[in-house]
Formats: sequence, C-alpha cells, structure tokens
Amino acid sequence: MAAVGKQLEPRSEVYFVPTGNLYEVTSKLASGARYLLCAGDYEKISDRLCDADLLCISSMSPATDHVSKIAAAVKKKNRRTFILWGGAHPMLYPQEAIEQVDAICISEGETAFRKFYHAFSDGKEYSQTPGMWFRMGSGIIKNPPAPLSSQEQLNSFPHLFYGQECQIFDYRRRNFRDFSERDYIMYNGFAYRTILSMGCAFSCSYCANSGFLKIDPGYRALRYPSVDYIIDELKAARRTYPFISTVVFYDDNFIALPFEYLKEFALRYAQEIRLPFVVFGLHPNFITEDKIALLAEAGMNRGRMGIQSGSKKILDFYNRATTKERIIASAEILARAARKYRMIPPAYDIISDNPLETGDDIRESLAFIYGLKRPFTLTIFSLRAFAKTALWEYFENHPENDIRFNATSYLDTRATFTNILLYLLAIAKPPPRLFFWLLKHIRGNNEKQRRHLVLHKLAKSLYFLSRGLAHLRRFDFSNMSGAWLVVFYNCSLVFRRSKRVNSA
Ligand code: B12
Ligand code: SF4
Repeated sequence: MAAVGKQLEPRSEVYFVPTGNLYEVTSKLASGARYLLCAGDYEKISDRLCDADLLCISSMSPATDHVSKIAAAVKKKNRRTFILWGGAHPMLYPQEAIEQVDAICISEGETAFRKFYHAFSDGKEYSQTPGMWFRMGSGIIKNPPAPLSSQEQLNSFPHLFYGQECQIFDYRRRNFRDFSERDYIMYNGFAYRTILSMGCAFSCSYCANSGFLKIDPGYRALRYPSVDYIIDELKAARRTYPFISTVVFYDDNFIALPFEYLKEFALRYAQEIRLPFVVFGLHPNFITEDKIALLAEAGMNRGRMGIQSGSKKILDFYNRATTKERIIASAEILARAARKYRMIPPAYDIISDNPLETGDDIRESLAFIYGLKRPFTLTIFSLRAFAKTALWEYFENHPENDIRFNATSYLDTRATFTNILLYLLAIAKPPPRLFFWLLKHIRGNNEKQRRHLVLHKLAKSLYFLSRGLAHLRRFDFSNMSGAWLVVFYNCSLVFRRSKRVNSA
C-alpha cells in the first residue's frame, strides 16, 4: 500500500514504527524483543504526522493499541487530518477499528484506495467507495467489500515498497530518522520477504482465514500474478538491497500453485534470480514428489509444513482437513528431498499447550512425530486464540479451559515435560526404548503437573542453537535478524573495501 501511495502521489511520505523484531534471537527465547512505546513517543510520532491531509495506517492486530494511540494523538493536534486504517486488523475487526479512525479498508486496498484517493483529493464525494467504511457525523457508512483483484490487476500493481526514502522510529533517539539499509538488516537480516499467491481453501479453527472467507468466499481460490511479475519484483529487490541472500515466500499455500505455473516459475527463478529460497506454505495435501523436485532444483533450501498435532482428535478439533497418512507421505517426500538436495531440514509446525489434550492425545501425537521420516525440525507453538476465530468461539463457550486472554507470545511454551520432549524430538531421534520410557512420564494438559523450569529453558535454548547451526552451516540468515547481523555486515563491508584498496 505504501508503494501504491507513492505511485499516486510521489510526495507522500512513508514512516515505519517497528513494534518488535520478530527474527531477533531474544524474541525467540522469550517474548523479549517487543518494543514499548511510551506517552512521549506517541507525542513525537504525532508531531511528525499531524500535518498530513491524509494519514494511512497499515497494521495487524498486535499493533492495535499503538494505532489507536497514534490516531488519538494526531487528532488532538489536527482534527483535519483524515485517518484511514487498513490491513488484517480492520478487515477482521471492522466494528472495533472504525471507532478509532475516520475510515477503514475492509478489502484488498490497491483498487479501493485508488478510487477513494482520486475522489478525496479532487474534493469529490468518496463515502460510497466499495471496500471501505466511513465514520461520518451522521453515523457509520458500511460499503460492501470490493471485488478481489484479478490476475490482470495483480500484474499491474507496483512492487512492494521496502524502505527506500522513508523514515523509521528510532528507539534510541526516540524519534524518526532516515531509514537505511542497516535498518533493513536489523529487521529482515539478509532475507527478502514476500508473497506470490493469495488465498487458502481451508478453515483451520485457530487461523484468521475463516474471517477472510466471511468477508468474501473468493479468498478460497488461489490468486497469483504472472511469473514475469514476481521475477521482476525479485530483480528490483536485489537492485535495492544487493546483499539479499535468501528469498522467503510467506504464501498461505504456495505448494497449491498449479504444476505448470511452478514449472515456469522454477525455470525462470533458477536462471534469473539464482538465490536460495524458502517456502512457508507447504500444506500436506498438496505436496507431491515432482513439485518438490522442481522447487528444490530451482534453489528451495528449506520448507515449512503445518502438522499441528499427531492426534486424530486434536487434528479434528483444529479442523485440519488432512489425514495422518497424508502427513506421513508428505514428510517422507520432504525428508527425501532434504537429503538429496542437501537442504536445511524441513520445519513442521506443532501446536502445544492445548488444554484439551489428555495424556493419551499427547502420547499419540509425540509417537506420531517420532515416527516421521528424518531429517526434520519442529516449530513449536503454544496455543493462543485470536478473536473471532472458531477457536476463540470455542473457548468463549467453554470457560473452564479458557485461554483467550493469554497475551504472551505463542513461542512462550509452558515448562512441561511434553514441551521438553518436543524440543528433544526437534533436535534428534532418541533411541526407541528411551523415548517410549519417557512417554510414560507425560501428563495431560488437563492434569496437574510439575513445571520443569530449568530443564525447559535448557531444552529450548539447545533447540534454538541446533536450528541456528543448521542455518549457519548453509550460510542462511533467513530466520535471523538483529544488531549483530548489522555489525557482521559492516565488518564485511570494511573487508570488501580494504580488499578493493589492496587490489587497486
Ligand atoms: C506475510 C505475513 C507476515 C509477514 C509480513 C512480512 C512483510 N514484509 O509484509 C511477517 C512474518 C512479518 C508477519 C508477522 C506477523 N503476522 Co502475519 N501474515 C502474513 C501473511 C501470510 C500474508 C500477508 C499479506 O501480504 N497478505 C496479502 C496482502 C494483499 O493482504 P494484506 O496484507 O491484508 O494487505 C491488503 C489489505 O489488508 C489492504 N491494506 C493493508 N494495509 C492497508 C492500509 C491502507 C491505508 C489501506 C487503504 C489498505 C490496506 O490492502 C492490502 C493490499 O491488498 C498473512 C496471511 C494472509 N492471508 O494475509 C499473515 C497474517 C496477516 N499474520 C498474522 C499474524 C497473527 C502475524 C503475527 C502477529 C505473528 C506473530 N505473533 O509473530 C506477526 C505480527 C507482526 C506485527 N508487527 O504486527 C495474522 C493476522 C491476524 C490479525 N488479526 O491481525 C494473518 C492474517 C495470518 C493468519 N491467517 O492468521 N506476517
Ligand atoms: S491451511 Fe494455513 S492459511 Fe489455510 S486456514 Fe489452515 S492455517 Fe490458515
């Protein structure tokens, strides 16, 4: 949306207010790397934004409090600044969001915003713009969602804005300053993060996708631009940040892209981009040997597949439309590819700490994971519920197990024996006799159990260390960021400069 704004009005200014650093090492070990803005910061931020005619904000739900405070501070200084809020949060929670600002976008924004912007800047009537809600003196105008973008439209959109000529809020100076490539590395490491396709046909109970489907069932279908478009985008990103060493595709369901499209993508990518890439959206139902081979030969060095649980009962509870047999078969394909193409082990998402899991459910799940073909690692999440998901509704109706108001990071797993064993399984395969003996000590999440604080910390740290080493061994920085990488980058610049001087 920043790129669309710049295209419509080249004088528009872009500001980043980071609220945490997702890939910094400390944020993995604890929910540490979340940045706290204080009252003075909102003053400084609003000082810079309050002279805007139109202030556009984009955010997901975790940033809601910041958005409300920034909007209120701006309005206090200048009532005439028109504030428009878009992103996953206002889409999923429009009723709450519209109370904080003048307008919200409840659809994909590229086309809706263009329409609104032309009317707004020409002083014409804009309150009927499809895909937007407006808070007017007379009440709230709720326009219907705008149609989802077609492939032709997707091909015509500008590439992502990734921090050229913009400002970032600096937590040391506690004010905005120019964004530099060091900031890019601080938050993204040496990775370029993007999405190629949009849409997902499933409705897992913990996922916001069901919310998107309620807005428009069209979100079920996979939509994507031409291969030309994504190749051009990646070339442009490399021109801006030549140090990019990995491309990360965050698509919900990348692997569901049609085979012929993937073939064209793989061919062009291997010839024109030649960088390792990571695919996050590997749904077990769509993984096939030939698709994985195509991608691996084009440079895929890592994949991530959602498993969530090895217990049939819990898979049904999450409404995962897959089978254990299908997961086993897909894990086998991924493990074979990892060995053949010397990839970083695939990572399987597992959700832990579900209060409904009995000892038997957990044992079934752990034994299932134990039996999966190696190599693999696990990404272990602690169950959290997002408002308006089916999971949220479930806990609303079952207050005896309520987890809705646990605001800690979903990487903060409980110090249970189950989680220690999960970390262990993510690192290595213990001998069967030891493993099945350990399984006997598992307690259900519905039972009282001892907290193993020290052992849990140790297992979690060892787990992150082993994952970090697997990446470093292949010189992959796609899941790491932070100041240390900036230092590393600066040193390599000095090294390269001195080499150039020497050779001159
Ligand atoms: C990529 C991604 C990320 C990347 C973003 C990288 C990047 N460079 O952008 C990373 C990994 C950083 C990330 C982080 C998180 N994410 Co995320 N992410 C996604 C994902 C997979 C795709 C987002 C995307 O590009 N969508 C496609 C574009 C076209 O849609 P869009 O982003 O919504 O933007 C359109 C409209 O919203 C609108 N719009 C957006 N902003 C604005 C602004 C204005 C002014 C206007 C008019 C319109 C407008 O126009 C846009 C273009 O059409 C979505 C899943 C999904 N299906 O959307 C989850 C998703 C958005 N993430 C989610 C979550 C929960 C998170 C985390 C909280 C996870 C965590 N705990 O770590 C963090 C939060 C980070 C933060 N600081 O807030 C949830 C959001 C739920 C919610 N209620 O907000 C989603 C929906 C996943 C899910 N299915 O549950 N995420
Ligand atoms: S498959 Fe992934 S994106 Fe789709 S609904 Fe399930 S969790 Fe969400």
